Amino acid sequence: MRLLLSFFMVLGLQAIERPNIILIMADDMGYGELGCTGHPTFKTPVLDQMAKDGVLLTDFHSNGAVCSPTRAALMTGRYQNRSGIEGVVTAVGHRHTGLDLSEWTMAEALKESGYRTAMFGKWHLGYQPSFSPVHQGFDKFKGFVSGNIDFFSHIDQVGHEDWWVRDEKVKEEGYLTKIITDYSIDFIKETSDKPFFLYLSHGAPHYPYQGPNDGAYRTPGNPEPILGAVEDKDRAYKEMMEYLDAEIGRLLSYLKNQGLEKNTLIIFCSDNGGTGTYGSSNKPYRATKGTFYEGGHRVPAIVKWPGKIKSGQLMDAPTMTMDFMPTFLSLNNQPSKVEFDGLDLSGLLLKGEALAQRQLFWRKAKEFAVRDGEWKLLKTKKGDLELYNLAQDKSEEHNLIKSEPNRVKSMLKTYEEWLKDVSSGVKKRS
Ligand SMILES: [Ca+2]
Repeated sequence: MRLLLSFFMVLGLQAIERPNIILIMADDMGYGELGCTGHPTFKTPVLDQMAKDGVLLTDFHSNGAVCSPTRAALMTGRYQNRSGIEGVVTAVGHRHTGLDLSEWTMAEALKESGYRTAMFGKWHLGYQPSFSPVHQGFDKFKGFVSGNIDFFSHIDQVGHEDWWVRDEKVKEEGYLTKIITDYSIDFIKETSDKPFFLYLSHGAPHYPYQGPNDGAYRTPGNPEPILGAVEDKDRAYKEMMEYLDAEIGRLLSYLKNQGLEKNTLIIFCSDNGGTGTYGSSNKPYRATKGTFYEGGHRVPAIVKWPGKIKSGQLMDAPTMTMDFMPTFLSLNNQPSKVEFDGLDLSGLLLKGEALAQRQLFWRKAKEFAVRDGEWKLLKTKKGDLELYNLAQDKSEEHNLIKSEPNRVKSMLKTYEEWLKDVSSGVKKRS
């Protein structure tokens, strides 16, 4: 009897304390694309205010330098190399490949412990219906499974219709950034005693470059030009960013008006660096999406939870996409079924506690990067080894590979050990 009582007391405690969780991911948005990270012309008042109301993580990194790898790490709390998603799940041929259903995702974890779960927007972890988010723990899914779609006609870049409700293809009208916000608000509106987990995965500001008034241009079988038919892409890109900001504002206002703000943890981040074209900016960092220079993976992340996370903080602890799942489980007092590579950020975010020392790794085929404190070692596409001191040289201009042989040797060893470890957890993609 006493055991039973304590069991319910624990349940009761959790029901009061565990937060709703909203994770908003932008697509291909670089470090320097917000007002608060220094963009010269984009106006992003909502995200700037969200950073003021919470924490801006200034040394946050996407797990990959392109879409699918980051999303695999996000879903599993582990390096994507373990689940075999090192590269983009390509649109060509729509092969039977994706995030293996045996992976334990953050949605499955939270659903198992009583959260209601939904995802709206971009999945990019498998084309076939069998890989749909509804088979990875999401109660609801409306969105697309490829890397990008026409923002109005929802045709992917190889000409297929790509709009789904659960694991069924449907036709639906509407500007992508708006409709996935609508669905998110509808989902929050549903009456329930359960907390909710919402993964809002925007297509913006990834190409095709289409502002909210530009209209459709892709039709089935005719996806060209891939980047969009709009001539003034600078104008379209700016509109996409500012509309994205405004729509996040609409969601945040809804939460506030419903009195849900105080019990909701909200995270905003990007899935990789920007392209550096049409106003996209990774400044002050070097290079772009698709590389392991900082511009490829250092992206803004903003975390807000009024009353729990102190407002107006800049935090420079090195953090990564795969840290979110361990953090959510920790806030939910939920034990993990797997060994995470990511760290629980709750102590850092809620109490300002230091994170454990660790190295960060990126790898795609022969390219890789290792981050250890202020040092970064990388092997480029060309096969060159480069070493940078990010504390003194954040834009990676001065290659110190020749002057630090011992450090290079030791970082290479660390990388080899890591590779051996994650390779043991790779499931082959077929
Ligand atoms: Ca992306």
